[in-house]
Amino acid sequence: KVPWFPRQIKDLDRCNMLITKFDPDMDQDHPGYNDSEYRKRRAAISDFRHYPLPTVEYTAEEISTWRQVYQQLRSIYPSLACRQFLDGLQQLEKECGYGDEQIPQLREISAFLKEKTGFQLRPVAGLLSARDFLASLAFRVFQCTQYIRHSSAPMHSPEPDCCHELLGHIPMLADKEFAQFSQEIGLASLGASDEDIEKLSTLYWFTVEFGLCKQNGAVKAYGAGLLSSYGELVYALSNEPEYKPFSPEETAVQPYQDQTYQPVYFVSESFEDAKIKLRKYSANIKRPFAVRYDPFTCSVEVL
Ligand code: H2B
Ligand code: FE
Repeated sequence: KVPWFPRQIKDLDRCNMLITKFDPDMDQDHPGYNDSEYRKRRAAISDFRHYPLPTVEYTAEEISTWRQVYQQLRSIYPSLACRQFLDGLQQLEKECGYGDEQIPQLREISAFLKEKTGFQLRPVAGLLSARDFLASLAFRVFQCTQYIRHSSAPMHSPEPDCCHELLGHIPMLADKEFAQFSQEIGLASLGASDEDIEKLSTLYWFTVEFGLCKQNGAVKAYGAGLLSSYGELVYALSNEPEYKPFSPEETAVQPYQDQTYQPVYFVSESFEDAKIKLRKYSANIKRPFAVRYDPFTCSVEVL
């Protein structure tokens, strides 16, 4: 018996289960918890019932928060980010209005990614369940928040916000190899057991969010959680944390931290290497069926 999972992009309308643990209405440690104006604004930006990819008129305060994040991170990228990230970011600066003057718009970025790697963006109101988030990757759809973190804490957000998505994730999604890696995690997740979803989401955590890779003999960051956090990016590439070689079996069961810096980071030889290892791992996930993505119809076939 095959469980329900999305077979086409339009089925993703049913993949929108939000996890509220870090949102400012629920999380007393969120910097916006006591700011009802902030919470109203966050909700208004996330109310996109009538638009596929709305354009947001950001306020001067929001742009100022973005500017602080952009300037601080941009200055350390050249020495700490991997080559693919720097390439992507440079193109986004040229073609999508990336810079410290304005917050780039999802609509433009989505059109850009579509041409680069076939990825497209879909707006989302907050942190999604791992199953729903991973499922969208199977279709090269990235679910993206559009509100920005609270202005009192520009260097940290407990939940994903546009700084995390636009600076951390988007430049990497412009890379073909990385886009394929992301889609393969998504395909492996479709119809998987809760236990396997937990493992895949841990793998996602230590690669797409906090991954490091070797490049010309040096270790560089490619994980979005690192590339959108000044503090953790510097920490991860200092000689303080423990490094382990990326190995899906071991990585999938490593406990992780969503409140503070990671105790350990996994280093891949390259994306190519990570992709090959992940593919081998996925082939061993037990499902009573197989899935194949058909790029012509953008749909998933069940075999
Ligand atoms: N939801 C949103 N909106 N953005 C993310 O980056 C995200 C998510 N990551 N849900 C997921 C969970 C990730 O941490 C894994 C798959 O659990
Ligand atoms: Fe993320």
